[in-house]
Amino acid sequence: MKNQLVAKILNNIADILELQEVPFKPQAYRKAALTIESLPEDVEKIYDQGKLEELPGVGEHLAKKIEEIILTGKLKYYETLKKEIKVDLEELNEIPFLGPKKIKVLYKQLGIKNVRDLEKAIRQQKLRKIAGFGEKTEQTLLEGIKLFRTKPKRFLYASAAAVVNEIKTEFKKYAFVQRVEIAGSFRRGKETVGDLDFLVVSSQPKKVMDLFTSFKDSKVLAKGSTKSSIRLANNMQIDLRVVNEKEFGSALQYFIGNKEHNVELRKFALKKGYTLSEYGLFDSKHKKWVAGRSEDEVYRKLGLKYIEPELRENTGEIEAALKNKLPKLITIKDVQGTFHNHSKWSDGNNSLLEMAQYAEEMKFKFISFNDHFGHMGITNPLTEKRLKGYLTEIDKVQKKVGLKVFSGVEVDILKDGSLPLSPQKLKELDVVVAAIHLSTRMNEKEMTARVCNALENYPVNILGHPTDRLLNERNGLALNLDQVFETARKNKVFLEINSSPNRLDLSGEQVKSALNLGCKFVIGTDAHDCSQLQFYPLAVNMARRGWTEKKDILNCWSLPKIEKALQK
Ligand code: DGT
Ligand code: CA
Ligand code: CA
Repeated sequence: MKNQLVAKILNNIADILELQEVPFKPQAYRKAALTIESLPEDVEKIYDQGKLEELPGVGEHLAKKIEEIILTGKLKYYETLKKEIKVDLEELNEIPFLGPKKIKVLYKQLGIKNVRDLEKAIRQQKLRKIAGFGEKTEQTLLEGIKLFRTKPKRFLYASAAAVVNEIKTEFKKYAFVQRVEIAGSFRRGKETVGDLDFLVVSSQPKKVMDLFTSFKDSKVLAKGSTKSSIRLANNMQIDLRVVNEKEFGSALQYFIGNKEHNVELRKFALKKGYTLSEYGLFDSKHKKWVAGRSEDEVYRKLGLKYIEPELRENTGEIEAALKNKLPKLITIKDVQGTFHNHSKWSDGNNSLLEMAQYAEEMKFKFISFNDHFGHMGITNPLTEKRLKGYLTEIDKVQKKVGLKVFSGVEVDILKDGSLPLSPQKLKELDVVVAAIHLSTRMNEKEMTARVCNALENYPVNILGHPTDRLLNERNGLALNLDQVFETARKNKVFLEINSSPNRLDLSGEQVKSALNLGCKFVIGTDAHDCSQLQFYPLAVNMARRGWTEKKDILNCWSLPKIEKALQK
């Protein structure tokens, strides 16, 4: 499994080329890196099938480089580039708010080569003397260094998914494996996972242990008769345990967790006269086994409805199961279309037609285009002048495809909470996504007022990536979320659940609190490329973790109902 490695090397090359001011090439490397990082399957498999060049953003040239990484684990071109520059880009890049451009300035002006140099320079108050860096930047970077040093290593769900698929596929090839299931935080659909937990049913545990511990490119951390752990090249740890069929359900229940849910469930079992462990549900008095083959059986014997893994966070799910008040969670199949997509009209990589046709192939019933409008630090935003041409092309695309095409923009919420397009002009569009992109360092009171002002005074349909968090990189904006949710509800603004693998914004927990305040949601793919339309199941995870049903998510409604709900 070399997806992570390939993506990392390509990304690092992009950074170096950017530092060297090479035009265009960095974007090409970055695009290919993103494609490979979020691939649902093993890049080696695609290579074996000779299909590397079919991946979006991968041409002959890049395919050769990817081949070299797959075959040797390294890339000569990258090693040469690294020697050319004297800066530890990989390390400095880990610091939030630092990108290749800033790193370059710091190197040229202050000779900063690594995080240690950076910290020293900040302590000596040297950064504030450089144009574009102030006292505030020093503070921000110092916080970033702290975060970098203490950051727990968690993996994005999307990058773990490729590993999960691969292990499942591999294990299913063998007759001595009766079942293989993923448990832990991954099974609960969490946006990041600490490690992966597998459960296997087999009557030949030794064979399973041998198979697992010889998994390619991995290091064996522990090998037992029914339990082993390995570490992959990218540092991801995988635990695997073999159980027999009779205890499979109770073991799965235990390993899906989370821990707090398990603790509560055991307490609940005790009250009912049972003892629950990973080995089964037992009658407390006679120590007799009563259930454990399936999870369903365990919950049922306890007098509870089956609880979906995404709900098992000990936030009231056991009580709801007891009272038969669990939500009927939305599923991937319920999602009829997608909002918030970009094309070449702003910073996307595909044309409107290509995106719409791809969505149609995915059996979507609608797609909403929301190219960036306004100045927001991207190269090619829509302007009032270009808006007409954009809308004309959307009309043309609508005539060529069989799914509904909504017109719209993603407009930046300015510092004062105004939008750079008048309410009248916005009303001419089907779907208005408003989001914050710039001036992100405001205090909670100002930031909350900024967002609420936009929702109250403009015909906004969707609040895009409401918290603006980036997983493993930065926390969300300073916002009083309850106040934002309340304002969204009052103004009939849908809250986005953004599907980008490193956003997943809102989170499941936030969806749940917004739902309790009566809010409604949309799933937005924020696709900048056809293939990114396939990210929507990641948002479905958040929606499920947020207890939502079909009625709560606009993407699941009928087209006439959607159109009505979008009228402003
Ligand atoms: P992660 O890996 O940090 O993303 O989170 P999990 O939930 O996958 O946690 P992990 O891998 O440490 O353990 C997997 C499951 O095993 C966990 O969700 C619940 C169960 N488990 C682990 N430790 C305990 C424990 O001390 N008590 C109980 N009742 N269950 C536990
Ligand atoms: Ca885990
Ligand atoms: Ca674990």
